[in-house]
Amino acid sequence: MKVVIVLILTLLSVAAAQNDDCGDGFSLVGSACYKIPDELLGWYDAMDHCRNLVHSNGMKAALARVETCSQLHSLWEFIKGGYPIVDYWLGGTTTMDPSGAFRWDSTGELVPMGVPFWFPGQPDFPSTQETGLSLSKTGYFADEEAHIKQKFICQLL
Ligand SMILES: [Ca+2]
Repeated sequence: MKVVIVLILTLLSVAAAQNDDCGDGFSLVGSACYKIPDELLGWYDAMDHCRNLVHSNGMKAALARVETCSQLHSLWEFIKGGYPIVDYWLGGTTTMDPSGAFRWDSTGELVPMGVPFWFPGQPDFPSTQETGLSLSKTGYFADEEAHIKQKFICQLL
């Protein structure tokens, strides 16, 4: 009986993680519509992949933004509910700002810094070296070298 209950709960959590509330495979997570493709790509190729995911209703997509504490919490719960605990590219980059600050590629706004967004000690490399923003397997932000092929999160704009 216990096994059956665990199995049902597991199936429910997978179904919840892969809901289609936003249509075209995008899931409503907190206040955003996210999609986690199967591919492993570097930051730039991941951004191109997201930009090519035009929704059937005409909405465009880009690598995801996470701008509030509650949104970070919702996204991490979504990942834990049906996706691997690995590093995921987000849409932040140091390459748009002469000072090397992290900005969201899709809006140009500054990425929030410090607690509770970033893992302690991150970002830990010069902005010219680890230019991509990752939601790391710790559940917090980290700077990573943009050529690294990893999973990524797209968001409807
Ligand atoms: Ca780092």
